[in-house]
Amino acid sequence: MNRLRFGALLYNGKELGFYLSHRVVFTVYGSGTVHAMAMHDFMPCKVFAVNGVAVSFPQALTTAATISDKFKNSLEFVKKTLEFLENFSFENLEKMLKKWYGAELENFIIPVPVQENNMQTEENTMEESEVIKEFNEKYNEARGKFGKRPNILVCGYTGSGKSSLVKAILGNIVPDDAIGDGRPKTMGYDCYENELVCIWDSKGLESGEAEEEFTIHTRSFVREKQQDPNVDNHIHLVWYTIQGSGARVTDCDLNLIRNIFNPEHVIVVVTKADVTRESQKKALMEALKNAGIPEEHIIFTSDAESGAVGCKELMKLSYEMLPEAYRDAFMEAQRIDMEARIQAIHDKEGKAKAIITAAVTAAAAAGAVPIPLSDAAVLIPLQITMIASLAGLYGLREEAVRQAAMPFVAKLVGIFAASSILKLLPGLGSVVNATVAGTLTGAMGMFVRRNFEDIAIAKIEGRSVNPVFFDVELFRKFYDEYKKQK
Ligand SMILES: Nc1nc2c(ncn2[C@@H]2O[C@H](COP(=O)(O)OP(=O)(O)OP(=O)(O)O)[C@@H](O)[C@H]2O)c(=O)[nH]1
Ligand SMILES: [Mg+2]
Repeated sequence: MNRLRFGALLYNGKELGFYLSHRVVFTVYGSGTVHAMAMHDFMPCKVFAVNGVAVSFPQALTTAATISDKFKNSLEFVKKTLEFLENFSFENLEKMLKKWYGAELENFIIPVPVQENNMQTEENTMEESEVIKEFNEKYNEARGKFGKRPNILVCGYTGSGKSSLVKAILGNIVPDDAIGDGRPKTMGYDCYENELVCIWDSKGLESGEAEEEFTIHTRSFVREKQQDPNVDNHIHLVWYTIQGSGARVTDCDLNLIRNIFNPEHVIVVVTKADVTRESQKKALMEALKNAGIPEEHIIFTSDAESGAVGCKELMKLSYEMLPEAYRDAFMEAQRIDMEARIQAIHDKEGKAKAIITAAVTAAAAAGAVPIPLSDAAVLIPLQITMIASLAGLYGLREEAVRQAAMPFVAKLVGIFAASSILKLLPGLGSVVNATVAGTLTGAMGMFVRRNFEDIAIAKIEGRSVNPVFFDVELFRKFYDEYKKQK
């Protein structure tokens, strides 16, 4: 089976085309002008695809807009597309698609409708299972961009308060029996993990002879991690604990911080601030600064039981120091600053709008030549990409996704059936034009975004989330509201 999708790139030996529907293809000329052509005039052609699944050019651009807020508005998006096409040569495009996607030109079966008067009877729609499959693919892509799980290594002398610190910031990820039984367990690293964060907790660093052995152990542990070709398995951040009340920085501390770890990824956490005197704090700060550790990477803390001093600051600094793809999951994992978590959700609005704008523009381009109502389903893959990207952005994980996003996705199929669109927009007639295609997509995007934001915030506040009943009536409200905003 071959899977075509909106914007799939077709090539007939002379011209390159955007697949719009089984009936219509866009062709593009060097100057960037776009023409609509009947599919049967364009055929025979091949399709850029990976194992029978077409790659879609507008989706590639949507993806690009998702990673970087590159496009400020839809005009800019259109301009970029045209600029790109103006400069493209077929060979370059072929190379690029090969490099980005591993795509090759494949033979596809495109069942071109023969009789014009068949138009209203046979609906070009996607199977629900296909829709869900497409959604999952796009969702996983989006998660790869926003939702990666960071690995944080917590290292320091035994009893320096590592486990207590992790517990203060991340909550119950650390089992209770891991705190303060006074005896170091065997030398090495314990791993505590959940779906949001993975903590490597060092154990067994004791003063004396064991220091050297521990250092060797740690060096090979870190080296093995950092040599993994998959950066997701690297250590992304180190919290190095020094017990404040001990008022001493050892050579072993400094060797680990400066030579074994990458100093740029280390935050030095001086623990037990509640039982550390001011003079001790000053002396420690001096010693660390003299050793070349930047002051802004040194934080004084106490654990939750002692008032959780400095923990919010440590959380914020960690968030900033983590690579971007790992920040969201960390923010979601931390339990010390609920306001910061909610703010982080609100801060996603800009990115969400870029995702929606890209989809609206692509949909409007699709409607530049009016699409027969019975073909309106060609907009579905675009909208699936949009919804999946939004779900990824707002961190709706597996279970929540099934509950929150699937009703939209499944309903899309229904809404884009000609009969539903007519119910939605009674005056529409028999075609979907650029404005309607863009507005439908934009309204859908706004509707979904608002819901996903509510769900994400409700989750943080520990409220239960009511399932959204998504139907034509409700959607019509959003459609009208969105149209007014425009
Ligand atoms: N006063 C005070 N005590 C603390 C603080 N943090 C940890 N402790 C106590 O210090 C002891 C050691 O804490 P842990 O968190 O188990 O230290 P650790 O570094 O994980 O120790 P190991 O797992 O043995 O390497 C426990 O009795 C904690 O209750 C703090 O901020 N203030
Ligand atoms: Mg411990």
